[in-house]
Amino acid sequence: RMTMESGKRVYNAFSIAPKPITVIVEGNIGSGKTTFLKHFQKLPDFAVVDEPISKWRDCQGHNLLELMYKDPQKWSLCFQSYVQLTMLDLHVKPVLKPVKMMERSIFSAKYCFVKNLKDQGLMNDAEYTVLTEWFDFIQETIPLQVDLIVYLKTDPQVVFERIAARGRTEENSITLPYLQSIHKLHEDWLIHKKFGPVPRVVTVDANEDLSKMMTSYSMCEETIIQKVA
Ligand code: DCP
Repeated sequence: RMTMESGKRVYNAFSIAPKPITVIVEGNIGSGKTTFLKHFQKLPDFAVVDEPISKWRDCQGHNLLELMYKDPQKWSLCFQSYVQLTMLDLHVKPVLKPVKMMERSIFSAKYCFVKNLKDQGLMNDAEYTVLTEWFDFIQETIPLQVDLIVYLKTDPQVVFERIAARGRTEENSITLPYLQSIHKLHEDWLIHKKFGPVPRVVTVDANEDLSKMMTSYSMCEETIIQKVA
């Protein structure tokens, strides 16, 4: 049984070293995942792995996120296959603390974003099949431990306004219907469990502004610590 002491031990999903408790943070675009994780970064027993978006914006000089938004039909497969790779990299990354926290996962990529692209006719069946074969192969061969999912639940209208306010240039083509679709897929996956069994989910109301959300963050901290202890 793992203790909550942080030390020099490496927690690695692959080896005989102790496995970390892995928590993934999910929620619509602009739901506040990065801010949520910043809160945990300060705590001694939590290792927060880097968010991958900087890689998506600079893959050896290519801004794949921008290409995908500019021409999804052409670039979605390329972008999502890089997302799958960078997320896998984070899933297997060893950490030095007993609790590992990640922003997003290979699962939200598959069940929310890739599914949406397929449903909207922006990714054709052959492309979808290749990504799915990779996904299934990964699932069968690599232990991707997830112990808890924190779901930052928001109204699409709220995140639509937040995204407009933060003004990330690649995202200026995002529409409300797009966010409604991504929201529905998060609900199908995490609440209605339409895509199969999911690990334990803690749902946090993430519509409130930041200052008010700190109480929920602390509640989550307790839930996570209880789960680990
Ligand atoms: N994205 C995508 N496909 C994925 C994952 C993400 O198209 N499989 C896109 C949606 C966003 C950008 O990448 O334009 C980053 O989305 P995230 O929700 O991962 O990150 P945010 O920074 O928006 O999260 P938050 O505001 O909650 O911190």
